[in-house]
Amino acid sequence: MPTARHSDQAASRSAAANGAAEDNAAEDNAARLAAPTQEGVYLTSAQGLRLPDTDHSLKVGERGPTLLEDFHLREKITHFDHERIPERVVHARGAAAHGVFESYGTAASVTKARFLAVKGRQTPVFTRFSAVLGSRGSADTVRDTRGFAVKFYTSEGNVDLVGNNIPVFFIQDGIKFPDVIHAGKPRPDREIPQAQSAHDTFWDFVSLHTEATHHVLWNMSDRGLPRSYRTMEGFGVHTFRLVNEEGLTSLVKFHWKPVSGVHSLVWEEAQIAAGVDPDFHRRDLADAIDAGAFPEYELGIQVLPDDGTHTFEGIDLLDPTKLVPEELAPVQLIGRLTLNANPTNYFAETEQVAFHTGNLVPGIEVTDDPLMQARLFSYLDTQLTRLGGPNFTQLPINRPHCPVNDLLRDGAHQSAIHTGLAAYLPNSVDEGLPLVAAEAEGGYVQRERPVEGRVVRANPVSFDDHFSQAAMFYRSVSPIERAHIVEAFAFELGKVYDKAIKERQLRVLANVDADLSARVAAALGLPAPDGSPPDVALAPSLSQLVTEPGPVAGRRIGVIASLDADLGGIDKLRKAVASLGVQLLVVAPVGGVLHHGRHTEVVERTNLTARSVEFDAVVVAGDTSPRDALQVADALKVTLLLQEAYRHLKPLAAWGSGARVLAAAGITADHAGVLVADAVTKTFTDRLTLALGLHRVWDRAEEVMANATAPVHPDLVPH
Ligand code: HDE
Repeated sequence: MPTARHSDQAASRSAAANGAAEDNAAEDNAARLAAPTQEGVYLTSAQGLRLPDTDHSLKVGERGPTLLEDFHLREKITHFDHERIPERVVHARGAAAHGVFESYGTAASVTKARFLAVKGRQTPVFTRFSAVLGSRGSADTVRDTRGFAVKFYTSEGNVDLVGNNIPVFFIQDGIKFPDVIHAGKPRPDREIPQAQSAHDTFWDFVSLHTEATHHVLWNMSDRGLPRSYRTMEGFGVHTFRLVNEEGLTSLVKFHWKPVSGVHSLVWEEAQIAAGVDPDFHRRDLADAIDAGAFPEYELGIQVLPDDGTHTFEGIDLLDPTKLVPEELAPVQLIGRLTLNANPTNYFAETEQVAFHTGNLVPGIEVTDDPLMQARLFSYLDTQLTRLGGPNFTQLPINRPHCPVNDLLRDGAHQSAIHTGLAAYLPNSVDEGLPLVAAEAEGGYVQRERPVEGRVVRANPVSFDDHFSQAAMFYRSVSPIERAHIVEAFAFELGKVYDKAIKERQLRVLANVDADLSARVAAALGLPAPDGSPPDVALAPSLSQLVTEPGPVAGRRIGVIASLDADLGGIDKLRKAVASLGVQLLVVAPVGGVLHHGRHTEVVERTNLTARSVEFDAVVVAGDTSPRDALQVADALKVTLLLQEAYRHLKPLAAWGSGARVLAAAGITADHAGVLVADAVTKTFTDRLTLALGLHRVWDRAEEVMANATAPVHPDLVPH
């Protein structure tokens, strides 16, 4: 008897926790989130049984013992015992947001990937930002590389661009990844320090493994301390191959350019924030989205000829420790990403999202970069452990927004109910379906490329140059950024116990730049070794210092107010900056609401709960009574807050009697970036927002460096 025909092609059902079926067809984010997983007003067991009590276990009498029979107790505790999944082995600490990517259509000449090529096409995305080294509960503002991973739910399948905020990497071959991560993670005996590279094993490794030098320079620069995710650049790092409709190929480097500009914290600020608000970056991201100040980034590409050499202007494009300066290949903007919705549930979305560098669509291909090749293996492999089996693509956050017919069956946590018999090809019982797609039908067909050579474990000779781009980076950034790099090396190596490691790293730096190694050596109190630093062309585009005021959306101004503050002035200031997306937070001696005349102000922070690090600028409100101004000036926490903001190069301002509070902290209008006025006028608010747009008062930088000499009272100078 012939096998009954029983189609495998009807969309499989995936059942939600309440039994309602969803199918795999394209859905938007809202529908996805609306899928009911919990229903009804009564508390039930996982089996739907209504429960009369969840506060007391079933006992023999009030004083026990507890009965094994209590299936509700056992189910509740058992589920709880298994609530955690393994954290990511790297990039465990992260925060994410939903958004939309809109294509400008300008990439149509180089790629046929529709989400990039079709002008105006909108693609839903989920973006996860992360730090690399720390555990899931570590602080956001540590010095580290940041992940910038974007999942595009395109109509042709999911595409993941799993990048970083630094354009180069520590290693050239993926086989070294466990080494660099083991060196950077806390030392194995004591599991310290958490989430930082300032320890012996990291510096031991990078001083021996000099291909890391370029990335290390970026880590020690301001890039290691982003002000927020919205002010962070992203890079695909590797060279990708794009293919257009005619089958012509180009090599590209991907860049995310933040619309708010690239800005960083200063080191002391980052350290304070790690204690005062370990959630600094994730709070900023979530608050900004809630406030409607959506983080935005433009996607750009550097287009390089695919001429078979994999080099451009002498730069080896398969070496991920090298970048292509924008001076040599400008970044062409091809679309805009807007992050407009916070996740609803951290675990279901941010923790369970699974990125994979192999998630690609026709028009985007990989290259032979040996780092990328290893990544193509690693991401799928790690998800099997992290998400407990092979069906993690069925999780709502990972599911493609297009039809899926994959013949993958069974496995742990199978949530689809497949209907047919023929989960194989070729078959006859299901009319030979599903079909494989030819290229013209959207099939992913790699461009043919010639490959030949001897089987070796070796790198090309060009990979041996470990210092020229590190030198280019150091010499191209501004003097202030260079000073920050010197301070960062001095801090990190200052935390290293083993003198031989410090000396070896100084020898590495001497091969980058003599000024750099001499200054770091001086700070460490060690002799500066000789080296052979290279001569290099500069790339000023690598500096992130702004000289023109940029957008200020998402920034925060702290307003110090007494109990008798000029609330009319505060209101005026708030109105003036709100239209620019800037938030004003009132800091007063005690909580509650301030009243004056017809004005009221809610106190958002008190002297107890405020710290300077959460503000981009601080303004002291004028007062209606000089007596109160002095009361505010007397508050040591206010003095600390103002002096900290001053040290962290933030604009400071005051109106009316507020100037006396500033003066009591030793800050007057003749200091750089300090604005004092009689009242809140348009000139006052304009000047304040311009200063905010410059991000920092760089004129103060030299004065407040950690090694700057403090003014000493003449009587105290030793004779
Ligand atoms: Fe990753 N990386 N990586 N990486 N990576 C992971 O995947 C790996 C590399 C990056 O928010 C892991 O799901 C290897 C470069 C980001 O979920 C793991 C190598 C770049 C994220 C993994 C690299 C990255 C990861 C850990 C060397 C920048 C976070 C958990 C061959 C271009 C994604 C996971 C998220 C995560 C392996 C190198 C970026 C273990 C083996 C280079 C942003 O699979």
